[in-house]
Amino acid sequence: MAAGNLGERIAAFGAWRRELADTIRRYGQWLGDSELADPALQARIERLLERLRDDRISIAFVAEFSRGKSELINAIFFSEYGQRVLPSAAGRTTMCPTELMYDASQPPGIRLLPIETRAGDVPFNELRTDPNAWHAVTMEPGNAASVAEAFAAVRETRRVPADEAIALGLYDPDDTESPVRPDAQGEVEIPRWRHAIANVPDPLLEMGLVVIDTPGLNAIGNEPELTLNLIPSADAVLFVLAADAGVTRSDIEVWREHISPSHKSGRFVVLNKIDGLWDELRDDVQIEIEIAEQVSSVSQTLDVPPERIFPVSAQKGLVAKIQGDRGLLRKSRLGDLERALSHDLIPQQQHLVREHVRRDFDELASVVSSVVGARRRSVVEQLFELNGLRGKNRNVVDHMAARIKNERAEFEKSLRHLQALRSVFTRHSQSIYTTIGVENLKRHVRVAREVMRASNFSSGLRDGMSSLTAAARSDFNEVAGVIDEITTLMTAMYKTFNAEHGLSLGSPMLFSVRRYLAELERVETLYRRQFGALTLVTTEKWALMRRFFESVAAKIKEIYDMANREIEAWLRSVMAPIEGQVREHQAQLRRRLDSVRRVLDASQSLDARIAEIDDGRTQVEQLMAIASELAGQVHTVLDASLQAPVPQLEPA
Ligand SMILES: Nc1nc2c(ncn2[C@@H]2O[C@H](COP(=O)(O)OP(=O)(O)OP(=O)(O)O)[C@@H](O)[C@H]2O)c(=O)[nH]1
Ligand SMILES: [Mg+2]
Repeated sequence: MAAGNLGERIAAFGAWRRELADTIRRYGQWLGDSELADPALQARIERLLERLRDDRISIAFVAEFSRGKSELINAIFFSEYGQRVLPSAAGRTTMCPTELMYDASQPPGIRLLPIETRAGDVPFNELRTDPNAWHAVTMEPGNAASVAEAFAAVRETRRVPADEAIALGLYDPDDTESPVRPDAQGEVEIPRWRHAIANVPDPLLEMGLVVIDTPGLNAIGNEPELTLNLIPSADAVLFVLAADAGVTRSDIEVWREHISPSHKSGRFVVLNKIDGLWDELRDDVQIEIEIAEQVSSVSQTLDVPPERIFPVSAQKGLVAKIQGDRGLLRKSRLGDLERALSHDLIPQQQHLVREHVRRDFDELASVVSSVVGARRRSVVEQLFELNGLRGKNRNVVDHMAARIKNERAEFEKSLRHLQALRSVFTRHSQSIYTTIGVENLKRHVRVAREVMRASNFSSGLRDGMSSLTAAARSDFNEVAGVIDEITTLMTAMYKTFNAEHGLSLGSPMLFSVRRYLAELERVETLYRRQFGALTLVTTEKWALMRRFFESVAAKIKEIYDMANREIEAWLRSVMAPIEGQVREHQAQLRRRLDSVRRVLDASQSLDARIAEIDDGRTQVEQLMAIASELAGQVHTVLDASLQAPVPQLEPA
């Protein structure tokens, strides 16, 4: 799999991430070696590294059936195999959503989720991680025939009695526009699989690219996993139209329902099959004009700027790549699409990773540098203090010891304050964890189910859903209040320690629950669109909606889980600096008192002690230099732009 430019950019992006991970790892190692890192700090570095390693870029292909999604994937990514890998044929071909990725911990092959799982109540995200739920097909990587044979599974269908298809939510006898109809035996053709995950060792996929092929026609709306998760969270969506069909009503439906609301950026419109316009009786200029006219009409219909519309021929592009026919490849215009994809997608993704890593790393580095800074200040002050004792009599030294003891007593008092604050802090944290805890969410879901059960109208389903999102929203608003209180508390505490004990704590990091509320709203919008109309619900539809509701509940659980994780990290990050500096300050007071005592009982000469502490100062200053050197390395990589891929020269 090599998509020219795209491949090189993804490779450059992968290399950049690895380099970034290396510099962060070095920083973490140094922290460990110089005993500056507590377990919480080490854990944060580990998480950062993990995210850098696991970061993936996903591209979803979404369209009506037979527009050429699978052919386009073959042409962009799989031409190396010298043949079609994903099945692409007239009529409905891809029968289930298919994810192509690579996970080295899994054997190569395809995992298939049986369609019958739709009848159960287990939401998709739970099935996803249950190996027993899937049927595995092996493949021999690199062997085109074997790979294509494994992929053939995604077009498998079965014939089942109409009732069974109804129960699975795959056939609606009342729908006059139903794409499937029972045959003479009363049987309906349904997909054999509900979802496919292909694990293919391949350079692009190994670098973290995920390609999502979807089946056309209604299937999208039928599978909540696609609607709620895969499509909205894809980094780019390619919406495919066919030049020979124009923009049909069902194309517009797919666009409105699935792409337009969730993807403001990162969406590409592909006008495929332009080879249908090639015609020996017309010259190139006429063909160009016709393509341009189609682009402009699509641009108006979908309200998308013309430069986001890419006329291509997937099929001719694939043939051209396989046969090494440069002229045909240029004519297929596949290169334009690939270039746009790589120009948009990779920098956008790099930007996200960069911002996230910078935020996390800077926060962590500032804790470290504040601890090292405090240590240095302490040494300098101690030197100053001891130098002041030179030539002074015992009285002065006694006096100084008394002063340090006094300072220590004052500090102990503040520590008791801190202790009290910590218990308030713990109480607040507990209240957050309870509010957005599993039990609370379970209760909301139970209540929502009751509301739904009480009605046979889709409005009842909407009410159930609304009750769930309203409860979740109120949870997050409550949490926002507690977060405000914690922030006020910590701000005051930082200030006190800065003013009274010379710590340098800055101000606590702020935290907002806005993103969870936005996420809830997104889920709600999707749900409303799905079950908007006020209609009587048949038993079959009821089952389908129930399933959709369960997926929504699972999605909301994910939001809660994410909030729990992030708030926990935030709580730690506001407490950590104060605890680190307090520990440092305590040690400093101890050291100062110790020095003065030694001078007092003459166990060490003042000069020797000063020399010793001066050594200590050199060491701390070295630590500071190394810390900023290593952090500087991380920043250099962070700020680096990707190594620009070598421009491809195409002979005229
Ligand atoms: N002439 C021409 N035909 C194409 C092109 N791309 C795809 N096709 C044909 O269109 C038909 C449908 O292609 P698929 O790749 O199966 O389309 P799809 O969008 O994946 O369809 P589903 O899997 O059914 O949703 C196949 O017969 C392809 O050979 C193209 O660029 N030009
Ligand atoms: Mg297909």
